[in-house]
Formats: sequence, C-alpha cells, structure tokens
Amino acid sequence: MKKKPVVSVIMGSDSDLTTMMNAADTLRKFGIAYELKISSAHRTPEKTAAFAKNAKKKGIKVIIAGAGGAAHLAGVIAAHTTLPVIGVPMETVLDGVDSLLSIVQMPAGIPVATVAVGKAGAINAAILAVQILGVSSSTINKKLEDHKKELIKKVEAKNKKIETTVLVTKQDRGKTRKNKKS
Ligand code: C2R
Repeated sequence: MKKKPVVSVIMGSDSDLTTMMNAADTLRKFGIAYELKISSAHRTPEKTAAFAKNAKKKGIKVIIAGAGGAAHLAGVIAAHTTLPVIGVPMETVLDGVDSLLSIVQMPAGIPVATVAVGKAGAINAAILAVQILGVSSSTINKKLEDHKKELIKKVEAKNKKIETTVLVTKQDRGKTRKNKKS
C-alpha cells in the first residue's frame, strides 16, 4: 500500500521543478512519503491558502516551499498553518538574493526556516524535514545517523584521493627536478 505523504513539497512554478526535485529525491532516499505540488501565493492565492489550512488535517507534518523572485509562497503558507515551514530560495536573474531576502525576512511571530539558495538549499530542506520527523521516530533518527557517517566516509575518500594523486604527483615533480639538477 502507498504510504500517506507526511511532507509537502510545494513550488511557485514548474520552472522551479528541477531544483525542487533535489528535495523530493532526498526525501525518497530517507524513505519519507511526500507530495509534490505547484501553488502560487500570487497566481493562485485562494488555492494556496486552502492547501495550507488543510495540510495538517491531511496528515502533513512539514511543508517545504520553494519560490523565486518576490518569493512570498513560504511566508503565506506559514501564515495559514502551525506546521513547520521550510523555505527554499530559487536561483534567479538576481542570483537568488531576491528570493533569499523575500523568504528569510519574516516578521516576528511567523517563522519560515530558510535554507541556502538553489540545489544545496533544496537538499537541506529535505534533510531538515527528516530531522523534524526524526525527533519522534527512532527509525528515522537511525537513518540520519547513517547519513552523517556516510558524509564522513565521503570526505575520508576525498582525502585519500588527494593523498594518492595530488601529493604524489607533487613529490614526483620534486624528484624529477632534483634528478635534472644532478
Ligand atoms: P514562472 O517561471 O512561472 O514565470 O515563475 C516562482 O517560484 C518562479 O521561481 C517565475 C518565478 O516566480 C515564482 N513565484 C513566486 C510565487 N509564485 C510564483 N515567488 C509566490 O507565490 O511567491
């Protein structure tokens, strides 16, 4: 049976889809059921408000909202729900600074947890959502611990690669230079 979504991944337009798929793919890696939707606080204001008001009743626990430019989507959703909302600023013609400031500068009382611009932000939004879910689930928390171990392994592998390629080549170059002198 298909699991009921617990995370909503919402975006302002289909032009955000490539970036927001990074959030969806990350949730899938952690085995978290999600829904993926387009909704715009500007273009479909009523639908956006209705979505935010109903999300909790549907069983959604965290909302990830990606938008670009005058990015009001995450803030408007946060205004209509008590669920945690994570905002992902899209890269734009202004390098995403417009999206970032629009999402991060919420007035006191209505928080939106704002992550980095673009792909890294979309991935981190998903991990943050998993961490929120992990507070009350030891199974999810174990997956997060494994994820951290995986990160350590990847950095160690990169260090080994540097040691065996860059440093070795440097030493070889040194030897060649010495040989030339003698
Ligand atoms: P189009 O490509 O459809 O013109 O959209 C979208 O998130 C997208 O990055 C351009 C950009 O407009 C953004 N958009 C918002 C909102 N709705 C759409 N920022 C909103 O409600 O905040």
